[in-house]
Amino acid sequence: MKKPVRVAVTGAAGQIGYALLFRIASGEMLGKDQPVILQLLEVPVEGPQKALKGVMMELEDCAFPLLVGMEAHGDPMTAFKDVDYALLVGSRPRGPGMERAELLAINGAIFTAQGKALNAVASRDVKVLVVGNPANTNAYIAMKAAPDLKPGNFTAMLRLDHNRAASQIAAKTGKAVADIEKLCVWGNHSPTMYADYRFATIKGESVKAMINDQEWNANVFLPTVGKRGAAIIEARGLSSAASAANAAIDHMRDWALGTNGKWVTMGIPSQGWYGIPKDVMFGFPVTCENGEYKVVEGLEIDAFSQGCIDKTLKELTDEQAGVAHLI
Ligand code: NAX
Repeated sequence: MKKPVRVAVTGAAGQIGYALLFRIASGEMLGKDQPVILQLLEVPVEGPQKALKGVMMELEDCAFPLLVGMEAHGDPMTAFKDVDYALLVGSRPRGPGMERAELLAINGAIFTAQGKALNAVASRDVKVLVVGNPANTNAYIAMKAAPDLKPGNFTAMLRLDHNRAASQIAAKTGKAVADIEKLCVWGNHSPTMYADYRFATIKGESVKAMINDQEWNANVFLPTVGKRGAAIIEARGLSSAASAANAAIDHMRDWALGTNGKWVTMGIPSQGWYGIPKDVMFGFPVTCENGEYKVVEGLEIDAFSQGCIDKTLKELTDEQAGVAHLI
């Protein structure tokens, strides 16, 4: 039996938490041979803490062989002690009528505190995934608050956008989603993201040539993927939860266990790739091997793509400027 790893999940009593924890505990994220200890964080108030206890009772009742420990916390300094993986799901999403400055201030406080706590007590190799919105900027804040950890180990979730794009392409071409390779999403997890299928192939055939319809790309595909979150809320009355949890599992599994050369999308701090300024938390195409991700470099960026990348970059740099006083 492998040595257990410690996995922190914040916002553990929320709807994404409910769709996520059981899959981590069953081995879908880190492998069917990897025991896990769950260190769960919720806000330190009675309602969410009580709900968290209920979720933990259900986890117990699953009798997962790989779940060898489980703790409830109300303080990131204890929740993140020695963690190898941290999934930061809890945040304050934008509510109706909420000003941007208010949103950034609330999340600035949450992710500064969580970044500091990771810096102080987590494993030096902790892999961090931020799911809570605004995900890229929250990840950027946490990374900046953790100067003793590797900046590259802070990532933001673009995988839901990636998976949504893959499904739309599968539906358009009538092909299997599993056969789609070399798809990527550039930029921010927001409607400005740029899902790019110019390099994508299905069984070696070019997806761009198969679709051959720039009007569909610009006016149907990109808006459909970009506004998918809003469409789910409209249909379900609640925001995406199971698909978001699934994307978080995909992101962490691929990072930890590798992609066998397949491209996936991760939000990572730029090292200057494709002209994106250093440290901007940006969606890039990557492959993963031996617990490390590597950006797919050297792709040609045409004028349409550059325009899309510039737009999502501008949104992100504006968000990051809004939190500059915290850094
Ligand atoms: P819920 O409101 O159901 O749950 C969030 C939970 O987080 C609550 O239980 C709350 O008490 C807890 N929480 C809040 N602040 C916390 C803190 N400082 N420490 C610990 N726990 C805290 O939201 P849910 O539907 O689970 O969504 C969670 C986040 O994911 C939201 O910010 C949401 O916007 C974001 N999403 C991100 C996606 C992505 O692709 N990156 C897609 C789905 C989702 O919209």
